[in-house]
Amino acid sequence: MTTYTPPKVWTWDSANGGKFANINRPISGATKNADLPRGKHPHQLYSLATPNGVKVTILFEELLALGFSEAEYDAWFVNIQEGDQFSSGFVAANPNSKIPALWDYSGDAPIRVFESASIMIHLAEKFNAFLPTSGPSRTETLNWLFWQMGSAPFLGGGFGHFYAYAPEKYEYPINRYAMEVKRQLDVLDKQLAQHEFVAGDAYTIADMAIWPWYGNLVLGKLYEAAEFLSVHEYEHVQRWAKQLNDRKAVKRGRLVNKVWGEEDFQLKERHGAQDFPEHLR
Ligand SMILES: N[C@@H](CCC(=O)N[C@@H](CS)C(=O)NCC(=O)O)C(=O)O
Repeated sequence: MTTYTPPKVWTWDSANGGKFANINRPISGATKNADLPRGKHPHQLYSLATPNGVKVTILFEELLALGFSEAEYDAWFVNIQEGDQFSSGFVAANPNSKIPALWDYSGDAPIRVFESASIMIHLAEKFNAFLPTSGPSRTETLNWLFWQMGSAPFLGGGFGHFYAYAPEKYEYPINRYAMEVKRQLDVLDKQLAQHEFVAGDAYTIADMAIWPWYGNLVLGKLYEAAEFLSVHEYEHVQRWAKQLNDRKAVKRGRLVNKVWGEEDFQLKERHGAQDFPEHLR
């Protein structure tokens, strides 16, 4: 393994390689002037069908499935490989330049919402669904929602980056993050051995936040790492992941802003139920 002796002062080497080398920068803010598109619905979502994006589209589709027609939304495709997240319009919605970002136009003044968990809490509270309003069940739901926000960067930015995306594979980081991801899967497995859903008996935003990461991982749909991580060992996570995978709203949510994979399973933009393939309408 090649070793690296850090210089006294880090400097930006824009050609450092790797899948995201062309978009990563050590500075924030807009690099170009462009407004965000706006559709007719009260919620305007700017996203991409990565696990962080899918959390929110699953929640929107679950709210609509419950009959909340005011939860209608337009979902616009943000091409993060092309730097759309650095447009002035996107930065106004999220100064952190990451999908998903939401403008909620339903009140007197538009509200911007960024960070997927913040978007989920905003919507769950607005419609009073999928997040208990008080007591221990609310706390437990938030425990697991924030567990996901704290844990997934080790899976995505850590394991996924070094195992799948890094231009060269090194044992040290892959080992470190595989260890941590397997520990996290074991945490989830033990919880799901005791409860039908992550936060207890009810399906909540915690399930919707965790499934796109850890559910997809054990179903073999993330980083082609199922065999490497022996995901079959986590039988309760498997049971739960399949249960959610069968939900129509989950099937819909995971398609939104997807521009890769099988053509029948892509939906670049979503403006209404009619945009989905017939079997999902
Ligand atoms: N903590 C954030 C993470 C969002 C995030 O990492 N988004 C990625 C895609 S999954 C992104 O937009 N990356 C673009 C970039 O880093 O420039 C959330 O949960 O909303």
